[in-house]
Amino acid sequence: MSATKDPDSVHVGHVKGYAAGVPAVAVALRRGVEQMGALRTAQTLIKLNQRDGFDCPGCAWPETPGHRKHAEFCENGAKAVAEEATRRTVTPEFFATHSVDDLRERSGYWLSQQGRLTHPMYLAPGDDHYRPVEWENAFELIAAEVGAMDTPHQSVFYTSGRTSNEAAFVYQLLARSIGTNNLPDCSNMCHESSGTALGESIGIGKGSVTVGDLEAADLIIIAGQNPGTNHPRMLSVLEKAKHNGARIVAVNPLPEAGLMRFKDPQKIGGVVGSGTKLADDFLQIRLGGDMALFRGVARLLLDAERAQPGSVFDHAFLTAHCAGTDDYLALLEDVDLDEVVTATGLSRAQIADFAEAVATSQRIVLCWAMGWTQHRHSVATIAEGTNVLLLRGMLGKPGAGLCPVRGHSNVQGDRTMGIYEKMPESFLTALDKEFGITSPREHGYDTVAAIDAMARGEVRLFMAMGGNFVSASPDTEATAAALSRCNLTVHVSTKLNESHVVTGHAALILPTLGRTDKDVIDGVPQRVSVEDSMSVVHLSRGSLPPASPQLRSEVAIVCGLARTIFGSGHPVDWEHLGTDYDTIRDHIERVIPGFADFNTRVRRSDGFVLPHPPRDDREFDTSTGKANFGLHPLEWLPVPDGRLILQTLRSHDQYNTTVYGHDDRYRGIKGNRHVVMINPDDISAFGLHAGDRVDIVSEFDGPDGREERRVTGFEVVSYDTPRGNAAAYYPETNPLVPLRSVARYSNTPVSKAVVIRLEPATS
Ligand SMILES: Nc1nc2c(c(=O)[nH]1)N[C@H]1C(S)=C(S)[C@@H](COP(=O)(O)OP(=O)(O)OC[C@H]3O[C@@H](n4cnc5c(=O)[nH]c(N)nc54)[C@H](O)[C@@H]3O)O[C@H]1N2
Ligand SMILES: Nc1nc2c(c(=O)[nH]1)N[C@H]1C(S)=C(S)[C@@H](COP(=O)(O)OP(=O)(O)OC[C@H]3O[C@@H](n4cnc5c(=O)[nH]c(N)nc54)[C@H](O)[C@@H]3O)O[C@H]1N2
Ligand SMILES: [Mo]
Repeated sequence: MSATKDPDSVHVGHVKGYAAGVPAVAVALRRGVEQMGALRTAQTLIKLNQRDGFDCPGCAWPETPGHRKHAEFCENGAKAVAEEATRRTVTPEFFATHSVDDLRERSGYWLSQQGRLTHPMYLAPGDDHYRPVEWENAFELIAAEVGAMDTPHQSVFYTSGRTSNEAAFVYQLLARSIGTNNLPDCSNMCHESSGTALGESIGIGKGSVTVGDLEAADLIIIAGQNPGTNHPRMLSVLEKAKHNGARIVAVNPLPEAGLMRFKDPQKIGGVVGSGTKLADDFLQIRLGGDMALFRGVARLLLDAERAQPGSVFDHAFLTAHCAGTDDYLALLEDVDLDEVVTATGLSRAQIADFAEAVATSQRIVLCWAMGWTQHRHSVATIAEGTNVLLLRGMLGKPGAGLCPVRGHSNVQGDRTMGIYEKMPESFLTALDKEFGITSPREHGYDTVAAIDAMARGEVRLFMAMGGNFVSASPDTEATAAALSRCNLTVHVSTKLNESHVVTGHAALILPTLGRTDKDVIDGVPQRVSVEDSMSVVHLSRGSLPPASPQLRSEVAIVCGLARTIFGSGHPVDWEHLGTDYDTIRDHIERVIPGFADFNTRVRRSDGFVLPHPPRDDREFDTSTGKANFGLHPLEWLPVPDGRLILQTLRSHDQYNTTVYGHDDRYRGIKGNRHVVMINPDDISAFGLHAGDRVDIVSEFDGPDGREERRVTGFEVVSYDTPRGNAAAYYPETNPLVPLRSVARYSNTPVSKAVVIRLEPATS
């Protein structure tokens, strides 16, 4: 890559000359230049996902091991970088100009577009402006709040999944040193259902495949995931798999563009050709119909096995490694394929054809994301998908396995580091032994439980390590009201967002370094590590000069705060931890299994892979010591009369609550995010027309009766979605998601199945 100061001459390596003809790369570079200028764009993107560079703050998809392309990034990764590495800044003068009331009127988009936070800011009780504060004073304000608590459980420590391993480790150590396990995280709203289901089924809540497995698979199922937008680098792996002969089946209510066809902007063929057809089969399933689909498939596998014993099931695997097989087969006796047809909206032929593919493929990988995790019956759905793979012995062998595709770039690593309200005893014992502290044993709050506790007035201190709690959480109004009952809300953030203006009685904003920023402490450059979706741990090092000399790393903030809270004489040497991340890694090595020789191995070019017993040895750390068949009653989502079921999802131009722009290019929606996508037949059945403006009213039968929530002024868009199923963007529709509507067992908000009705727009 090369660049001069002339923005028009920025281009990417060998696709130079074609870049303008490739919308993806062109968009990425344009955003880069807008936010960073040409030189910084070139300097930044060249380091993205390279061995001596930084890990992309976009998604958790792994880098391809071995040879790395010159440009190992995608359009949306580049946008995430541009957003972070912007030259725009939010200074104390900005806060002097804009009162909190003024900022509360602004959109999230506007807030994030103002640029990087440069100075710690304090909003005193009753004040209407944030005012600059010195770091030490900020820490003292938090320490005072900690000192005033009746119990440590009046504090809550939230994490968003961008936080590095090192920062996450010291952050959970801080919470546990204070005496609470109140460590909710974005995972509670994201892949918690996957962790819960996989923990039960295979004894570890992580995926079992590598990039190599995907490339070697002969059947790849992609269910409830939109990789073209949310994990674009996955598409090149899929293209390779396809080239190697894989069949790809997409299971989704929407014909997502990236799933259907892919043009790799980093290849000449991708620039001039028509691209690769990715999905061989598209199963346009109804929302929440996936458990029924997989149970139906299991039933058809059983029928085929009976017709020709030994031809379908992997008996050796089932006998040696599985528990509950007979009980599961007994459940299959009751499957009614007509019900499966109704639940899925698919034809018998489509289901049979899919079952045939599952029965005859030798190496199957099952991928999923939020379309599977954010339903009431998510844990059961994921268990059912796992059951089907178990019948065929598709675990712990090359080219096969389970692939929950993670969201935030280090969300999996944060959990490994102990960001979890209910870490197992083995972890807590090891932590206590290492540091000479006594961690609390009582489980803490997850996200929904934390909001409940705040609403009850039982939380004095809410601290967030990144993220945008008020916008990402369900039931925006209820969450905002709950947050405002806290005494002090503290956000360690890179950029301004809604959670800085929906505050407790007092609030702090602590500006921090991002992935792209150079982190130098006492003259020594520091590196952090991250774990990707496939359990690979590797280093990340930013290279840009920080937006202001005031910025501190997340590690430095946590350790500085801990020193103020605990003073000298605390058994943890916070000072040393805060100045030398190698020391933190030495502690991690002694507390968390799989990190032996951490400091050495993480410096290898591709890092190292954490152990995964089912993948490595077909060993299962479950209640039975085997892989357990999940035995859940069949569930799906009938559409109530005159209603629709709404899923809330991401456009192509946002990163979670950070909206980059108002177009959703792949879905052909331009200039407006306040839209609701509806099947044309439903639009006519409701007597509506495309372009009409409506209110969306959600209906929920809670413990205290029928609850309703409303968002106003949404435009009806005619869209290819199954009848009875609608779609609209997150976070604009979060006010519709009821706080009590959560997935069974995982407590994840049900963001993909909100019962709604439409009314004429009131505004
Ligand atoms: N550019 C970009 N990248 C991102 C993010 C971002 O916002 N922007 N977010 C990151 C994060 S934190 C995450 S968790 C991931 C999210 O990645 P995804 O899970 O791909 O994100 P969503 O937009 O929620 O899309 C859900 C997909 O599931 C489908 N779906 C919904 N309900 C069902 C169902 O019942 N059954 C089936 N089979 N399909 C269903 C939807 O049609 C949609 O295609 O992406 C990560 N990467
Ligand atoms: N309705 C609905 N709700 C959802 C979802 C859905 O599909 N539908 N998806 C859920 C999912 S999957 C997730 S993961 C959550 C996301 O929940 P969160 O992780 O809480 O939200 P984000 O929007 O990713 O957080 C963005 C903010 O993080 C800060 N930030 C960015 N980089 C850094 C950094 O390096 N360090 C620090 N300290 N701060 C940083 C910036 O200030 C930015 O404004 O939302 C969930 N909510
Ligand atoms: Mo996520």
